[in-house]
Amino acid sequence: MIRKHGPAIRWSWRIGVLCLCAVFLAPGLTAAGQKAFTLVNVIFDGTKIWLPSTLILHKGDEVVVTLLNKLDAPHGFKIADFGVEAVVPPKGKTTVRFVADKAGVHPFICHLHPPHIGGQILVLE
Ligand SMILES: [Cu+2]
Repeated sequence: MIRKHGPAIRWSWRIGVLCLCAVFLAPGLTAAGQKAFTLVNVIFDGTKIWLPSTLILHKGDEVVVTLLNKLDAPHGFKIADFGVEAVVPPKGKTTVRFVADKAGVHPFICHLHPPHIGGQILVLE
């Protein structure tokens, strides 16, 4: 004889699976670790910008940022708060590394061309 479970039992089983998934996934979402990003320098509506313009990290993250410059001139990438400064050659690629050891909002800029639009790095506690 096959017994069918009632809706309450089926839902409790599903909630249990969700809780197990949350236990395994949550540390990856909240704990510091290694994070990798790729940013690209483009012209948007006549203005040179780095995209994406906001990176979200946790304090203690070890960060690798690959910078792609799609333009015909060198462009800079500087995060003063983390001692990062690099020049990306025209149509070239550069990689920078840092540890996000300070919480808060940290700007990044193109230090070669101050009018260019940079962005911000949000480091959560
Ligand atoms: Cu620039």
